[in-house]
Amino acid sequence: MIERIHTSEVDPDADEVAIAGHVHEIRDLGGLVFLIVRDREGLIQVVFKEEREPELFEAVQDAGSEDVVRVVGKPLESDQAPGGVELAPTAYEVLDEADSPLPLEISKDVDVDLSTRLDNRALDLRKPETLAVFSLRSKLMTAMEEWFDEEGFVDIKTPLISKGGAEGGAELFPILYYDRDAFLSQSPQLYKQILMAAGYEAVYETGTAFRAEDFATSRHVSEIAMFDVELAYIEDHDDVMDVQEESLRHAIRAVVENAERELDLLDVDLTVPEEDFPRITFDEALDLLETEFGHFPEDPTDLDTKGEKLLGEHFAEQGHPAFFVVGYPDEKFYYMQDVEGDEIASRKFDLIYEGQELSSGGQREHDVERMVEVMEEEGVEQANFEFYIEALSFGTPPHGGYGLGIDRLVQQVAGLDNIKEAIMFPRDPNRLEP
Ligand code: AMO
Repeated sequence: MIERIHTSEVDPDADEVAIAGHVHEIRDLGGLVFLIVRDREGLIQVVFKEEREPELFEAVQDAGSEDVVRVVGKPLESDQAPGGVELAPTAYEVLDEADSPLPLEISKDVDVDLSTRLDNRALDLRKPETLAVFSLRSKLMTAMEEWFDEEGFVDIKTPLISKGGAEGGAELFPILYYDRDAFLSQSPQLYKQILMAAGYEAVYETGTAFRAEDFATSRHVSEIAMFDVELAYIEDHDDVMDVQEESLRHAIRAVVENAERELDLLDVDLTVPEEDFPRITFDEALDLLETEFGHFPEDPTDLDTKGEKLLGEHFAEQGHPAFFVVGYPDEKFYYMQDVEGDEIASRKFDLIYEGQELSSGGQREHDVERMVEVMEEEGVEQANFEFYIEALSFGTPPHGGYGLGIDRLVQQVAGLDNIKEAIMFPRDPNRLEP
């Protein structure tokens, strides 16, 4: 490896350090050149003085924005420098020159619309604020996975190419699989349930789901990073919500504790949702919307975006950024529904976080006969699900789980207006590159 340390590791008392990165900014003040170098961890100022190091001063005259350089130098404390320390160079080397002009400014805070940013994503990703999003995302999901690893969940991988869909036909992306028609996976739903039948007991997957929805919103994309969880031997859906609540709290706490620099850069004041997440029934949610806000969702079997937002405001005022809505009517065949003694229509829940649906989950129907009845009622083509029905028919423990939209979670935690800002190279109906 090329010898260097990160800008954040420069000790002002060190004799000499080597750093490497992109040229973020050049300020030429006559006999003095300030070169601001950027690496993954931040910025450092290198001061070239004509009098002190004439040869290096001569060499730095050719420096251009975004060149990749390596500098060796003596750290000096400086009030004016970013991070309070600057380097007096003893060696300067250009590792690669950047073309100019740049199609997108990296160092200057110019207002560019999201579409232009995404068109020039390769450069936009270099911005310290953009990098902070993905550093935060990495820390968040590492902590999330860590929680499940420690609780003994098995890390799984399910196929992304499938014969049919799990969530409904209209949203599938068709592909040609050799000489047969196939589809990109909408969800690992069927496979994670098959693994419950197979005795894996508790699993999680950090995966990808594809939805061919025709949308133009700030919370939908066509290629979704999905965090799926499934666990067996549950009493009911409350056990699943407990897992989701604890793991989410752990992941957000890790960000608050380990991503201070990223949160500062993004100007986000993140609080850990320490209090128990409220759990209200779907009917209570509708009542609240009607009595408090006079709002009636268009589809009375679901909450709309506005309804979620209003309920989000209601619970935020009471100090709850997250809450569950339990018992949605008319649910998909794999959710347990119309259970004798239940006051709710189904054991399906959504988690609403910061006024937006973050996940769906619930207890599953593990009794295959009952599930087939629901499929018939819903007009689901059973032929597409034979492998799944068969797998579950050889003894399946009571189980449940959920799927959490990772991109939406990052959007909310990083305080981003649009979900696409939370994705390195997002896909939507109009965007297939970069
Ligand atoms: P669902 O279809 O509700 O449930 O998806 C789960 C979560 O995935 C996210 N999500 C999306 N995010 C961005 N763009 C989209 N187009 C998009 N679609 C979904 C949301 C949503 O809450 N199999 C069930 C989960 C389960 O029961 O385990 C499922 O996929 O955050």
